[in-house]
Amino acid sequence: MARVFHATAGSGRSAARRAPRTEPAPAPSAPGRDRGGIVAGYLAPHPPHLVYAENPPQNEPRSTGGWEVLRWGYEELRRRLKQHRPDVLVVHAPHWITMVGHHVNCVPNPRGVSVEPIFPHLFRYHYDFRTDVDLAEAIVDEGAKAGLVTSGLREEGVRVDYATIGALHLANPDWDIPVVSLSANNNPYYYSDASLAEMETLGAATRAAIERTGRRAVLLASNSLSHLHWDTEPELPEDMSVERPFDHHQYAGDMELLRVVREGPTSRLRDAIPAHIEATSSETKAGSLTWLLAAMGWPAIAGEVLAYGTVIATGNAVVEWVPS
Ligand code: 2X7
Ligand code: FE2
Repeated sequence: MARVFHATAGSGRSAARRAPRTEPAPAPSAPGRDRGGIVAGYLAPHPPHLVYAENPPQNEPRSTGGWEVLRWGYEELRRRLKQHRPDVLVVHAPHWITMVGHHVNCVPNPRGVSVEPIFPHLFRYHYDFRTDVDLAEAIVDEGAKAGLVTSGLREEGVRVDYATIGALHLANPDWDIPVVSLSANNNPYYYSDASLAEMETLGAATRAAIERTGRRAVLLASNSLSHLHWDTEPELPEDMSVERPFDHHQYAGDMELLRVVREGPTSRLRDAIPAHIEATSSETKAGSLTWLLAAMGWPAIAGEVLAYGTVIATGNAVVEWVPS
């Protein structure tokens, strides 16, 4: 895709407030077994179909299954997540779009029904979870200190988007771990990958807040990979005989990114993620994956791909990074 709208995000004034973009973040302090810090990060995509296919009691529509390989990957993620014993799950999601700045949900007990606007017949999910308010407020504070425009959402009753709920359900359907949820500043949808650099700052601020509050945190980047999908679906949405990549180019782009993920180190992804966005309209353009790796300090490790599969033609991978 051509970089038609590639321009520097924000005004000159807001750019001056922002931390320098290319300055490497200080190395994160290594989390000890019982100390705080980021203990793992996961690429945790949120296609509503995966929740629909599971038939959890919280979701109204019923299915006969489907997309099993991706769901087996999530089963493995859940097993590993429990072993990490996190105090909190911190999720960045592309469908909580905020026009100005980076918002953090500070509502203690979000409750409601989350609906997927394009696939409401697949995802009408009743949620009721706890927020780690101290950490949420600390992220707002650290982001502002780093020069970002940040805002705490403190208004009860605002509907939580399906990308936040989908990733959280798929990672932890028991909902027994407190959550902090971050919005996606929507500039990426206007400015190609120009806002990815700002995710470096948001990632470093997230880590500073986690260390300041002493939490053991697992991070979730709620992103699909290649992001073109069909505009029609089969009569039975879970009919796997028609599930396939959008085209060879999209599939090959995803495989190239995952090759770099599996080889490591993560610093190679600083170039590979923008290249993948150019090639495939990747949903990582919304910044969740870059935020996650920046928060982890771009560790010198490989990621482990737990599963890859398409959902209505989009590419989706479940990936784990555990800092050594
Ligand atoms: O938001 C999504 C997505 N990322 C992928 C597939 C289908 C629907 O919604
Ligand atoms: Fe999405």
